[in-house]
Order: sequence, then C-alpha cells, then structure tokens
Amino acid sequence: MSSKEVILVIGAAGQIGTDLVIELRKRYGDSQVVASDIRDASEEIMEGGPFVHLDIMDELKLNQIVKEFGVTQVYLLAAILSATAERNIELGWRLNMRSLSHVLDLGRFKKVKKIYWPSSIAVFGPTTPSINTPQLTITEPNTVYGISKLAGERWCEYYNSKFGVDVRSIRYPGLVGWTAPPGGGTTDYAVSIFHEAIKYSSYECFLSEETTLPMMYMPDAIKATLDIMEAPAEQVKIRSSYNVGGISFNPKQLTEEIKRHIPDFTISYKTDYRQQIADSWPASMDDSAARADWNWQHQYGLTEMVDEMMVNLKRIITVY
Ligand code: NAD
Ligand code: AKB
Repeated sequence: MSSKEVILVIGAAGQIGTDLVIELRKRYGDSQVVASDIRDASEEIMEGGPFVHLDIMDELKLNQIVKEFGVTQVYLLAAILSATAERNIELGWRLNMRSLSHVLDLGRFKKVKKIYWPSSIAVFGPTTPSINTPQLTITEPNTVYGISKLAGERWCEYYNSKFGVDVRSIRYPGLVGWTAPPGGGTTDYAVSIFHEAIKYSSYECFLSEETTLPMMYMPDAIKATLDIMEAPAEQVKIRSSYNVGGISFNPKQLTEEIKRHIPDFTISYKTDYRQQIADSWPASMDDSAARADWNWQHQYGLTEMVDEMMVNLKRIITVY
C-alpha cells in the first residue's frame, strides 16, 4: 500500500470510528488520516491528526474536503443504527442512503480510488435461516435500518459493476469494545452490561436471556475492515457485502463469563421494542466466503473478549 494514501473517515467519533482512526493512523501515519464527524470526537482523535467537522448530507463540503486534503480512500461510518432508526424512520432512511450515494459518487467521478462502507447482519430478517446464515440467502429485513443496509449493498454492487468503483464491504455482527460507547443499536446491551457490572454489580437487560446473536470483539472488527481494504482487488469477489463471523452468545452466557470476574454480578430482564429487532436477526453466520477470498480469520473467543473488556474497563471506569 502506497504511503501516499490519504484516508478520510466519516463518522470518526463513533464506536467503530474511534478505534479505526487510531489503527489507521498507526499504519499510514497521523497526518495521512483525516477524521471527520458531525460532532466532536475524543481528544485523542481530534488532536492526534487532522480532524474536520462534516455533516455527510453536505455533499459540497465533502467534495471540498476531498480536494483540500487530496483524499484517496474514504471509510463511511456515519449512519443511524437499528434501534434509533426504528424511532425515526425518515432520518434513518435519508441519512443511511444519502451518505452512501454521496460517497459512491466520489468513486464514480474518480475523485477517490477506494471506498469502505459497512453493512450489517440487519440485512437478514425473520425468513432467513438463522443458524450458520449463508452468504447468499433470503434477505427480507423488517427494520428500516436493515432495509437501508440491504439497499446499500445493492447500490455498492451496482456502482462496482456499472462504474468500476472499488467499494468494499462487510456485514458486521454486533460489536463489543471498550474505547467508545455504542451508538443506538440493538446489540448495545453487550457493551452496557460491562459498564453496569463494574459500577453496580447488576444490569437490567432489554433483550431476553436466550437471545443469541452473532457478535465480535472490536479488534477483530478492525482487523476484518483493514484485511478487506488491503486485499488485492481481484480477491474481493463479492462487491455487495461479506458475512464475517466471530462469536455468538446470549445475555445468559455473557453473564456467566462476567461472573468469573465479578462473582456477585446479577442480571434481570425487561425486554422492550429492541427484542423484536433482535428476534428477526440470525444467531450465527457462515463466513466461509470471506475466509476463502481474503483469508479472514477471527482471533477472539467469548472468554478472551470478556477478559480484555474487564481489564480495560476496570482501568478507566470510576466506581462510585
Ligand atoms: P456510531 O453510531 O457509534 O457512530 C456513527 C457516527 O456517525 C457518530 O459519531 C455520529 O456522530 C456520526 N454521524 C451521524 N450523523 C452524521 C452526519 N450527518 N454526518 C457525519 N457524521 C454523522 O456507529 P458505529 O457503531 O460506529 O457504526 C459505524 C457503521 O458500522 C455504521 O454504518 C453501522 O451501521 C455499522 N455497523 C455497526 C455495528 C456495531 O455493532 N457497532 C454493527 C453492524 C454495522
Ligand atoms: C445494531 O444493533 O444496530 C448494530 C448492528 C448489528 O448493525 N450493532
């Protein structure tokens, strides 16, 4: 990869953006990675390299930033996630679709060379086979977020085949990390549970104890993102989006793991509208296409993830 790459990350203040910018700056150099968001990011992101405020709906400003910094690659992370989008369907649809169009057009008109845009397990719905969900299967999502991600996948494939845009994508499962809080998804319980366990030794969960979902520890998600972006173009055979699997667990199993660190931890359950969203998603993913095409391998199991989450969060959380 050329050291002349200039990378723009849109949505850099979010759960994934925070970790991704730090890793990209390590690999490409601080000054080569322009972080952007509609809001302020962490001090580390804003002061560790270039940072600009950008509302991704503002296509003119996006084009100005690309020109000013000589951007060659864009990572588009700005989106409205599943739970928030269900509460504001117009905003969810508008932002998730317009942002992608604006960025894909940068590729279409040869202003950037390479684009990353994440999809989600939310492209699947209640009619999808739930266990070991295949790469190619029934996709009938019943959330506005899932519908926008499915449309986005078709849009990516279309721009690649019609206009030769080098756009790459993976369907993230629910992500668990300690650096930044999650931004309004259905899988957010799996982050909040750690914070509340450390602070209060108890947690009220909005999903039921048996709700098994595909999940992944953030370092594996960052690795998958950079693996697909740095793979030779001919190895990226799927231009809609790849399944990537990590681990699958439910709140009950996660509780047992947390209890190894906090023996008096207790969990109670009070499900809400997010239960219905979770019930429409798969329990585990078949990611053999990603493994075959660009050598994807996950590294973290449930136990390793919980151990690292505990060590890092105990370091930074003040217990009242
Ligand atoms: P997040 O909500 O934590 O971060 C999104 C960021 O986008 C926020 O910092 C927000 O301020 C910014 N943003 C919102 N509107 C904007 C606008 N108009 N202009 C510019 N920035 C704006 O989300 P995340 O978890 O980091 O997710 C990033 C991407 O990954 C999204 O596309 C999401 O759908 C996808 N994804 C995430 C997960 C997960 O578990 N975190 C799983 C599957 C897919
Ligand atoms: C969400 O819950 O909305 C996200 C996702 C799986 O896309 N974490």
